[in-house]
This record gives sequence, structure tokens and C-alpha cells, in this order.
Amino acid sequence: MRRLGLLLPSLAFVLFNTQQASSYGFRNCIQIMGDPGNFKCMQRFLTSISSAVGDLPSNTTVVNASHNSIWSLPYGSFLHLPELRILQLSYNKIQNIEGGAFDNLMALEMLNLSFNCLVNVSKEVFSGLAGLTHLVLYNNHLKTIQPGTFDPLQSLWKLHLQFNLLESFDGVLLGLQNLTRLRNLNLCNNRLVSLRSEGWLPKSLSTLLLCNNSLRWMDVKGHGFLKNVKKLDLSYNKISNSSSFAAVSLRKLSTLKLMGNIIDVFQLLNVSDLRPSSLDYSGLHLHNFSQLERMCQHLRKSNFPLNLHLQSNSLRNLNDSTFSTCPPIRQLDLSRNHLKEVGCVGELFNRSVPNQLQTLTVKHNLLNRLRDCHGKTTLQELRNISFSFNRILSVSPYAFGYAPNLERLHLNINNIAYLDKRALKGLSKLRELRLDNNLLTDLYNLSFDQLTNLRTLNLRNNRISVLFPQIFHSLGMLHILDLGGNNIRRLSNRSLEGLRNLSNLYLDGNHIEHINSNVFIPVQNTLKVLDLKSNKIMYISMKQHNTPPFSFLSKVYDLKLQAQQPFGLKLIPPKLFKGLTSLRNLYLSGNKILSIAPDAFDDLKQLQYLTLADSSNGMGNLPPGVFKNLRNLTSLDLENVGIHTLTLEVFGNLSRLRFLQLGKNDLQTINSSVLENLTSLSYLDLRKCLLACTCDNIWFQEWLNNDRVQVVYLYNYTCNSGQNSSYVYSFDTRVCYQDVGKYLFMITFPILLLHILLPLLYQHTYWHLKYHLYILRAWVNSRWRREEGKHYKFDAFVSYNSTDEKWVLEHLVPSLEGGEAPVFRLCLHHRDFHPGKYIIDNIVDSIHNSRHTICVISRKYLQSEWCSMEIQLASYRLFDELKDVLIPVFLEDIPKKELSVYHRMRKVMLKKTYISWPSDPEAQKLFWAKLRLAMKGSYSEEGEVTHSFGKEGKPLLESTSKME
Ligand SMILES: *[C@@H]1O[C@H](CO)[C@@H](O)[C@H](O)[C@H]1NC(C)=O
Ligand SMILES: *[C@@H]1O[C@H](CO)[C@@H](O)[C@H](O)[C@H]1NC(C)=O
Ligand SMILES: *[C@@H]1O[C@H](CO)[C@@H](O)[C@H](O)[C@H]1NC(C)=O
Ligand SMILES: CC(=O)N[C@H]1CO[C@H](CO)[C@@H](O)[C@@H]1O
Repeated sequence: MRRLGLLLPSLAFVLFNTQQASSYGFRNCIQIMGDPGNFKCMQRFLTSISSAVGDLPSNTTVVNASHNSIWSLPYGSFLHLPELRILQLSYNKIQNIEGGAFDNLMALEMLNLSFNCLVNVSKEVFSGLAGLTHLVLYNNHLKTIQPGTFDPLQSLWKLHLQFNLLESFDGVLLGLQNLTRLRNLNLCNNRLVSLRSEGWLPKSLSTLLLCNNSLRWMDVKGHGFLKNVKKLDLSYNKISNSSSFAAVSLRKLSTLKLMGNIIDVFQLLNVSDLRPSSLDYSGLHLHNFSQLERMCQHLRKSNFPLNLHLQSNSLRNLNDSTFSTCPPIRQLDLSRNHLKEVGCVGELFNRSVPNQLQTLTVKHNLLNRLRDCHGKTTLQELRNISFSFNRILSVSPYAFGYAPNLERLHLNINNIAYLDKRALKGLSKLRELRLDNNLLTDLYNLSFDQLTNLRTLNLRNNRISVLFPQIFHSLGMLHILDLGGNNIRRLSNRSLEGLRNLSNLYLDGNHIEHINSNVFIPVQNTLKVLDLKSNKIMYISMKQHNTPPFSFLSKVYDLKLQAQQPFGLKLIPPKLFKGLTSLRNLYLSGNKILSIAPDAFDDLKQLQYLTLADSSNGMGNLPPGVFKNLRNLTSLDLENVGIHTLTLEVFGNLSRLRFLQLGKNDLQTINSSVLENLTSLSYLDLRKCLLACTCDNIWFQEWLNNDRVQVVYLYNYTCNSGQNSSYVYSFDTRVCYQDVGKYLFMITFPILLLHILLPLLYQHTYWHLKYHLYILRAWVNSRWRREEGKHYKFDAFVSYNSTDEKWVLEHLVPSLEGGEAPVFRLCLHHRDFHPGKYIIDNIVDSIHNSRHTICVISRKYLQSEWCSMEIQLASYRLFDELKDVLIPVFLEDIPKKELSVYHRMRKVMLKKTYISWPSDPEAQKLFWAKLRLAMKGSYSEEGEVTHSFGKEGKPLLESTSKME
């Protein structure tokens, strides 16, 4: 009867097409709009991978399930996602990955398992990932790597193993011996103490990072060990013995990092074949002049412009001869030293050779002023200077007199309060100037006088309060002006004069209260992005403006007005946005809005994105017609706006709307006609909306069942009605069908249905009941005899499909019934069934009267209903009598994947051995031997057939304990 109980609901499921059947929405993932293969499943407190990816479609390509609490990846977790390319599982609690967990991920390119709790990975874990190029395993607790672990990863080129507990370099190498594409191996922050190894590095490996371990010397296998490596990082180890570098060829290296070791570099350069220009001289305690001089002497051996890294050497000062013995330098990095001054940089170099310095970086030092360098030696090639992260207070006139061709100047993150009017004189080639995060209060007309080529000017986070008229008048080429985070209160009509090419203007985080339309006249033909976020703009009257503030900005496509301080915009008066005819994105979130004029958005015919999120301040519903002209709107964010109802008057015209965010509103019911009018909708978010599970929403429950609109976390919406924690997608709707017609229908329909189903049920359960009766009888009988001595009428009942009859009659029967001894007696249905008896009875009898059941498995067999029943019946004996009677014989190669469709089959095969029919006649002899052995085997009970041999070394009897 158990079976009957199962059958009824599942039939009902099919006939009534319940809610889950086709609704569109994922339990714990969000499909990214515009990229239907891309899913985010983050921060859902998930503990199992199936709850994350279980309901994703088979064309999924990207999954990000980071930041959950998944602790295990069982076998076949991703079988249904054969097209997956990127899988992010970082920040979980994964300790255990079963062999075959990633089976069927043939297309996977990137697997990120960082920040988990893996202690080791077994050899079978990565099987099948032949396309993987990127494997990220950092921040786990890996202690050892088993040989061959990475063997299946034939395409791998990047392997991240940093921040683990690996102790043996050899162990890691043995795991990688067969990788032929690996280019990049990161083993930093482990516990390696030695580089001794049995194996060699893969020939393809060009980057080897070993920083922050406990290596003491270069105890490598042979002189050629590093012969293909280009980049080697040995920083922060314990290497003090430089002579060991003689044992290995470093000729091919282009970068060697040794920072954080106590090592004599000069001895190293003497004993090894390392090219001096390949060494990164950072952090090697080269702080006095004689050391720098020696360094330069070594460098002279390589006679081309070099990139010299001298970070973290505790350098305190530089003088005229510091680099004068060096060959020409192209890039010089002096960051993280203790320099207070760099002087006029040109003086530092040998003036007799043409200077080639292009980039000078002096970040994170103690520079406190930049002196006057008028008329000093010039460095014609110098294009980039960065003095960021220093303590510069003032910049003298002509501070960059030595760099007339400078293009990029970074003075950000200093204490500059005073920028001399002539500080930037002569820099007519400058394109990018960063002065952000300083203490500038005033800008003078002349400050930027000669920067006629400047494209980007960043003055963010200073203390500028006034923009004097024409202050930027020479910056005719400027595209981007960033004045965010200052104290600007008002803009004068002439502040922006001269900015003929300005396209992006950032004024966010200032104190602007009013916007006068005339301010923007100078930039009206070019301005595209205007950021006024977090200012103090507020409207307290609905009176229409004479000239709306943005009326000249017909080219602007991005306008940001979020989060006005401290109380928000409050009102959006009529025609506020008049003139913004090109506007595509409008940001109004975080403003406490009380009311919006119904015509406020009327001019925004090109608008595609609008957000009013987090504006709930008692606004309640939006005014009718407010979106009437927004025919191009595709994205509307109304999260936490305080809406109570959706009406056609507001939402009726949004025929292009695809993305609608309505979370955190007080929406108890959803109006059906609104959703019907949003014909392009494909993404709807109703999280935290307290939807009511009442008859008003009954249509909604049905609507959730559509294929067009993704409803975010659809299965997570609970009914707001307190007591019973039912869900919106499945709340009980029976009470709503009140009318008599429906009642009648509901009474008669099941009766009718029962009439249709009963014969069907009878047929389906009859054999089952019959079988159990039989078993009972047999059991009662067997109480009187010893079970082992049971006499079977047949040695085996042969279960097969009629299409395979030929094989059975031509091969199986002659071989087992004739042929060599012992001779077996087989039960074949066409021959041995009792005529006139019901077929089920015949099968039950045959199975029970035979010692074994041989299943001849082919594709046709699996498809046939009879056959699967025969397997089922035979397997009942396994459960009822604890006797394993099944001998599966595979006539054709059926891949596991295909087999898994046949649920019952798979269950039976779970812990069994099976025999396959080989085409090679030689191997067929072995087949018969095995089959005979299996048939005799059961005399000695279970576990008999464990050998494996066969043609071409392929096992004939394969263990299939992993056939799930
Ligand atoms: C996956 O999600 C995490 C958490 O939000 C995020 O930090 C990470 O950048 C995402 N990764 C990708 C590739 O999008
Ligand atoms: C792996 O995940 C971490 C954490 O989410 C992320 O920071 C990193 O960028 C990811 N790596 C790759 C290659 O996507
Ligand atoms: C080296 O590793 C230790 C411990 O894992 C860590 O605390 C330290 O920050 C690391 N240093 C560097 C330079 O990465
Ligand atoms: C009712 C329900 O299942 N709510 C869950 C929705 O999802 C969040 C996680 O994002 C859970 O915390 C809730 O319990």
C-alpha cells in the first residue's frame, strides 16, 4: 500500500500542474539580467551545494555561490550543469570534496575554492576537469598534495596555493608532474622549508612564487631546475646563504625578488649567472652610497636602459652622485624609503650619458616639500611622476622644472595646503594631474595657467570652498573635473568658463544648496555626466522654477542627485528635469521625498534607468501619470519607497520596462492588470513586501507560474498573515473557490478521476501485492526448512528485451546450457512460463524459483517497462531475503550519464559489480568464465566477483560503486 500512497500525490501533481512545475524563479540564486547563464547565489546562509545550484538550468555558465556555509561537495554536485565555465565557491566552509564532485563540468575554466577549510584533496576530486585553466585554492588548510592530484587538469595554466599549510615542495611538484600548460604557480605563505624534490618543474612554468615561506637556501635538484622560469619570487624567506645560488642557473630569469631575506646580494651576483638587471633590489638593505655604487657597477654589465626597483631599503637621502655610476635608468622606483627630499631629480644622474628616465615613483616616503627647480638639468624623457603618500606641505614655484615633458603627475594623498601659483609652470604637456586628498583651500586663476593639454584634473577631498570666476579658463582640453568632497557652497556663473571640452563634472559631497541654470552654460554642449550626490539641495515648495536648473544640459546622460543632506530633496517640483532631453540614467535614491510633481519626468523621453530607492518618507503612492512619458525606461528601482499599491495610472505605460525592483514596500496585493501591462518585464523583485495570502492574490500565485519574468527568490516570500508560516507561491487557495459550480466540480472531478485511475492502480500495484503475498508464503514455508539447502528449479532466470533475443538464443543459452561443465539450467520466458497464468505471476515465480536473475542490459532493455519491473522484483529479494541475486550483463557500452536517467537501475547498480559483453572473441572467453564464476559464486554468498581483467587491460568486471 506504500506504493499506492506514493502514486496518488504524484498523479495529482501531474494532473493539476501544481505551482512548482514551471514557475520562474530560483530558490537561492538570482539570474543576472541580460546574461541568462549567469547566477549569483551569495550570502544565502546555504549549507549544501544542492540548495544553491539544484534548480539552475542546464545552460548555466557562471555561478557565484561565495559567502555561504557550504561544507561539503558530494559526488555529482554539478551533473546537471554541463556548460558551466566559472564556479566561485570562496568563503564557504568546504572541508570535504568527494571524488567526482565536479563530474560533467567539461567546460569549466575557473574554479575558485579560496577561503574554505580544505585539509586535503583526494586524487579523484578533479577528475573530468580537462578544460580548467584557473584553479584557486588559497586560504585553505592544505597540508599535503597527493601525487597525481592535478593530473586530470591538462589545460591548467594558473594554480593558486598560497596561504595554506603546505610543508613539502616535493609533494606539490609530484602533484603537477603531468601538467604541460601550467605557467603560473603561487606557493607564497606556506610552510616550505626546502626546495628538494624528486620531480622537475613543468617545462611550461614561467612564474614561480615562493614568498613568505621558510626556505633557507637554493637546494634544488639540479643546475637546470629553473631553466624555464622567468619570474621567481623568494621574498620573505630565511635565505642567508647566497653561495647556494651558484648551484642553479638563473640566466633566463627576468625578475628575481629577494626582499625580506638576510642575504649578501653582491656575493650572490658574483657567484651566480643571474643578470644583475633581473634582480629586484627592493628590501635588500642597500642604504648607503657605497652599496648603491657597487650595485651600479654590477648593473653596468647590462648595458641597456633598466627598470630599477629600490623599494624598502631605508634610504634616507640621495645626493648628486647617487646614481651617477649607474647605466641609463628608464624606470626608478624609490617607494617605501625614508626620503625627505628628492631635490631636482635631474641632478642625481650621470650627466654625460643621455638620460632616459621615463617614470619616477617615490610613494610612501617622508617627502615634505618640493623645491624650486627653475633652470636645473632637464630630463626630456620623464613622462610620469608619482609622489603620492608623502607629507608634502607646499609645492614651490617651478617644482617640476626638470620635467618639461611631464604627462602624468600624482601628488595625491599628501598634506599640500599651498600650491604656489607657479608650481606647475611649464607643464604644457601634462594630461593627468592628481591633487586629491590634500588640504588645498584656494585655487588661483594662474595655478593651472599653462596646463593647456590637461585632460583629467582630480581635486577630490580637499577643502576648496570657492571656485573663483574663470579659474579653469585655460583648461580647454579638460574632459574630467573632479571636485567631489570639498566645501563648495555655490557655483558662480563664470566658474566653469573655458572648459570647452568638459564631459564629466563631479561635485558630489559638497555643500551646494542651489543650482542656477546659468552656471552650466559654458559646458552645455559637452557635459555628459553630472554628479551632485550628497549636497544640500532641497525644495520646500512645489512652485515651478522660472528656468529649471538643468535646462541647458541637453547632452547630459547621467545625473546623480542621491542622498541630499541632511533631509533629502523633500520635493520634486514641476519641470525640475526640464531640458534633460538626452538623460539616460537618473539617480534619486536616498532622498526623503514627500511628493513628486506628476510632470517632473515629462521631458525624460530617453530615460532608461531611474532609481528612487530608499526615499520612503511618507510619500506613499506615486502620483498618477508620473511615468507617462518614460517610454524607454528599462530599469526602475523603487525599493523601500513606501508604495502601498501598484496602479495602472502609474505603471501602465512602461512597455519597455524589464527590471522592476519593488522590495521593502508595503505591497499587500498585486494588481493583475499592472503586471499584464508590463509586457517586457523580465525581472521582478518583491523581497520583504509582506504580501498577503488572500483571495485577492490568488491570480498572483498563478502568475508566479510563468516563464517570462524571473521573480527574485520566489520561494522565499512568506505570507504576512502571521500565524501560519505559509508561502505565497503555495498558500492554500481552496477557500477562495466559494461558488457552487466550483464545489460541484471539486466533488465530481475526484470521483471521475478515481474511476479512471482505479483499473490503472490495480494493474500497477497488483504484482507488488502479489509478490509480497508470495514472499510471505515462501517465508512461512521456509520456517520449516534450512534456507541454505533450498532447492532451486533454475540456476538463473534470464530477463531480457525481445530485441536481444538473438544474443540470448545464439550465445547465452548454448554457452550455459550446453558447453563445458557445469551445465546450468536457465529460465526463459518464452520457453518456461506457464501458459494461461498471469504474466506477473509467471515473473514472480520465475525469479523466486531461480538462484539468480541475469539481466541482459541494452538501451532497449532499459526503455522497456517490463524489464525495469523485473529488476525491481529481483532486487526485492535482495532486501527481503538479504540475497543478492542480480547478475547484470551489459550488451553495449552505456555511459554512466545515460544510465543515471534510469533511476531504478542506478539504485540497483549502486554497490554491484557487472559484466560487459566484449566484441573481441578472445575476450569473450573471459566473459563466459566470469559469468560462470558469478553464477557459481553465490554458493559462497556475497562479494564473490572481484577480479578485473579484460581486453586491452580494460576491466571486464568493473566496480561500479560510484554509479549515482
Ligand atoms: C562573487 O561574490 C562575491 C561576494 O559578493 C564577490 O566578492 C566576488 O567578487 C564575486 N565574484 C565574481 C567573479 O563575480
Ligand atoms: C576568488 O575568490 C576571491 C574571494 O571571493 C576573489 O577575491 C578572487 O578575485 C577570486 N579569484 C578569481 C580568479 O576570480
Ligand atoms: C607571511 O605569513 C604570515 C603568516 O601567514 C602573515 O602573518 C604575514 O602577513 C605574511 N607576510 C607577508 C609579507 O605576506
Ligand atoms: C521564509 C524563508 O525561507 N526565509 C528565508 C529567506 O532567505 C533568507 C536568506 O537570505 C533566510 O534567512 C530566510 O529565513
